[in-house]
Amino acid sequence: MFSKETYVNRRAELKKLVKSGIIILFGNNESPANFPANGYYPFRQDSTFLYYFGPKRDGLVGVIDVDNDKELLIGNDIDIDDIVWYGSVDSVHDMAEHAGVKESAPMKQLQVICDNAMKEKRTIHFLPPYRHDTMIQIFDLLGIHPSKQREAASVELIKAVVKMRSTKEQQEIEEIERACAIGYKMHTTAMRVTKPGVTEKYVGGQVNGIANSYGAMVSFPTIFSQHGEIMHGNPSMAVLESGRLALCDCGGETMEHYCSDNTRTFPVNGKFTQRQLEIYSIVEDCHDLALKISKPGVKYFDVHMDVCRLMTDRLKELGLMMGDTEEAVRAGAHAMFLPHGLGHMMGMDVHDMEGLGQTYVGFDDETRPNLEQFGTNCLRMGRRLEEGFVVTDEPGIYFIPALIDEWRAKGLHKDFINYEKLETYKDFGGIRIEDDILITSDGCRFLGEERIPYHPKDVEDFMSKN
Ligand SMILES: [Mn+2]
Repeated sequence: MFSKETYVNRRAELKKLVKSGIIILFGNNESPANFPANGYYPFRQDSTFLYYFGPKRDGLVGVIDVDNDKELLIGNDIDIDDIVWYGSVDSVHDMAEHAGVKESAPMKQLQVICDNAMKEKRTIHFLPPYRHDTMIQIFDLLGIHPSKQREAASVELIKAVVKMRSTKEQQEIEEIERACAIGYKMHTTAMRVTKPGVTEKYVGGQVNGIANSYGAMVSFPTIFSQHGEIMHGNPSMAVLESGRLALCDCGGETMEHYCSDNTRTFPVNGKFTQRQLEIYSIVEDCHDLALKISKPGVKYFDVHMDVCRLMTDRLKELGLMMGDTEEAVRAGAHAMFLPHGLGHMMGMDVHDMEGLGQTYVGFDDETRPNLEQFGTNCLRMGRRLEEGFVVTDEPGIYFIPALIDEWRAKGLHKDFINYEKLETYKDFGGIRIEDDILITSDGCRFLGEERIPYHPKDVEDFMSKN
């Protein structure tokens, strides 16, 4: 946890932003994997609850009564049976004190608080729930059916939380740097153990072990696959083959639950082929372009579009695309190769605050998501960058056989895509390079002290020496 003042100040600011009513922030509950006592391990607390209250235990709820300037931490103390199996933990009263919260109460008190607030017709603010047990809790407390809870969630509260969590404090940036240090170890481990003959799962397992050894856990399920064209390709029992590329997208989470998220794509045998280098260098230049032009005031949507234009220009040089670049990008033809956005916010959630709704997190009144166009509809972040934002820079080029077949059969974008040539790339896979960047006062910088090798020469050097 950070200092008591951190949480006191954050809640004070939240009260100012929300102005009136009563705010209920649900911590997460234990979540069973295959029988009640076998939970998904390690337990993961809700990030917004962590942000305003701090405790990492399950079964807690934070209440902030804005009108009466009162705060409570609600939860039941564990009993002797639990102590026998799990050891002692702080009482709810002590946890409240660590967060500078004056009052604590057992869980049954929450119903009383909600009943009173409803009787007095006060606004009860809660965030959109994403776990079903929380939905049942809200149903019991407020009588709102789970199917109606997303729309009943408080827009004022969502906007206030997004406003606060988007700009990272110095101590949060330091935590993210720590997560990046774990991420560095994860990725260099992947490069070390990757060789022809081992399975994807073996490499994935080694990488996950690093995250568990140095921090809380992985920040999301590790992607490690020779099929880089599958966006979320989890490790399979497939054996790594010389001549192919392996894509590794993974990150660590610190004990304070701050994340890192990087992607590297490298040759299984340690040496790129000419054809791989041609595509790789485009992704590399797109990645570096984003780093060059991202700064406060610039829309991340525009950075994404600049990257798409550069990618299209370069794919034209290779004969994979053709026609006018501007028209091709406007039509969305580049999405054949890059069907996702350039990046997303990152913080305590690897896709920071995604559960609150992407429109609130990545967009604003000025920049609205384009839901019509394939590819562009996957943009997670489009709004203007501000100092203190942490975003990912993750361009990629993918050759997705099913997508090639589908577009070709429909005759889509045939003025911009050379399908004849594209056929010969169906066995290529995909390449993504991803880093986490902090928006500074006049530009941006990489997060993480050590750079995971990504220039082809550095990748080959590292792999030959390790
Ligand atoms: Mn990412």
